[in-house]
Amino acid sequence: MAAKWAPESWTKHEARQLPTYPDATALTDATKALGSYPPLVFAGEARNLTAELAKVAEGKAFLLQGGDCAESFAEFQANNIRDTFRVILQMAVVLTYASKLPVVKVGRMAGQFAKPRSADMEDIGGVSLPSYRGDIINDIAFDPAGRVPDPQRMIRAYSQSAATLNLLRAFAQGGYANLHQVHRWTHDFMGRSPWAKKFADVADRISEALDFMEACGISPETVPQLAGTQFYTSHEALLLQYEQALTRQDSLTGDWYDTSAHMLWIGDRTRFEGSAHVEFLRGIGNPIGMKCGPSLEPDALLRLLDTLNPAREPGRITLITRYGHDKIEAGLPKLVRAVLREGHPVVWSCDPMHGNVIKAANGYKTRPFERILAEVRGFFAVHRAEGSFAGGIHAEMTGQNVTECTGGAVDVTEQSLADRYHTHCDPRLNAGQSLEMAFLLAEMLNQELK
Ligand code: TYR
Repeated sequence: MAAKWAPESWTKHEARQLPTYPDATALTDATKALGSYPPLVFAGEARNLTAELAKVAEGKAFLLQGGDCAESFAEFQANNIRDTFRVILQMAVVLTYASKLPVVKVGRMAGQFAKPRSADMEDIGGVSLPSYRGDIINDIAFDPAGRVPDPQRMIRAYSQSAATLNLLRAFAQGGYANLHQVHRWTHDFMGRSPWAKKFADVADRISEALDFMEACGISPETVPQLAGTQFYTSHEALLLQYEQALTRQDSLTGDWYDTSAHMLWIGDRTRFEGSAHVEFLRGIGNPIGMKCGPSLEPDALLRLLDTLNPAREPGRITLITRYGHDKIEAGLPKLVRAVLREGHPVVWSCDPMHGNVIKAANGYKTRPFERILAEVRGFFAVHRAEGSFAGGIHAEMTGQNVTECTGGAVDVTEQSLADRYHTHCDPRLNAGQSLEMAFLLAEMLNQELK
């Protein structure tokens, strides 16, 4: 029997990657305030997402999860939210068409603020300060006062998340996400892309399908499914003080839900056995993601699955693999085999970003588009060979025209990285690269489903 769980039971476990707040009273004040604020999502929505993910686990839907590496206070603007939302929808439409499967759309948005770091301290020119851990914790500027973890930042992150989620809900249901409109944007993009020829076939066929439906009287004006979409939110459940404060007991079922987002995931560095993060996540009813990298052995994975999903509820667990383009084909099969053997009903999703970071000659951290695609190809190849379903993709991306990852149709070169390198954390795919990835994914999905 598992030990009793409570929202604070994680505090008795080993916690890595959490800040040390120097002012305990300020921390209590902030978490108390957060605890009294309204939830950001409703438990029933989280349950709906679990049900949609259960379809992915069965091979009857595809998961598209994407958004910023880290949201920031400085880049908080309606246009940024709109542009990322728009590209995710464009990608979703291409994927829906290619796979003939529903696509579950989950933003890495409205709460993705905290970042794990490899070192506690950062040293510059003989000065040592606490590392930047995301805007919800401290300031990115290398400044002694700003780097002190400040609990009031959680309050600001909460209100930014609330406003972001409000806008996303409005876009998803208020007319902006109209399917014809979304496809028109893709069409305009095609007109500008050097790879237009390559993708024209799929885009033209989508246009034809829409025209045909319209002629039959099926249009966004007549059918609500074409006028809007369901859009969910997610982030890494890293800052447990914040997540605990937003964890509430559902009045309908009596179960606990972390109401900061629909889906929460646990990172590669905090999913060790007995960790505070595992303890926290095992008790919440939300669907949970878990990052799986080369250090994860099959036995450890199976033990984690038993802890996090003892009832083996389909859709509860999404395994997000992040190996690196050169390691995935050697490393992933053993995890897939173990999970299949034990019959755990998981969603397999590919994060092709995290294992493919390199330093450009001019010092910029980047991710070559070719390597990102190579990891996705490897992911599909492994699942095809093992007889499991390659169910989703998890990308760090933005709707902005940044130059952070090299390659793509408008070839971003190492020299041009400096032009628009805005990330608060790791390099993201820009709008064009994201959509190009969707078209290439569409080809792979087509292959897989043949
Ligand atoms: N409602 C459907 C879905 O969410 C189709 C759709 C997709 C409609 C994207 C609008 C949209 O922007 O999958």
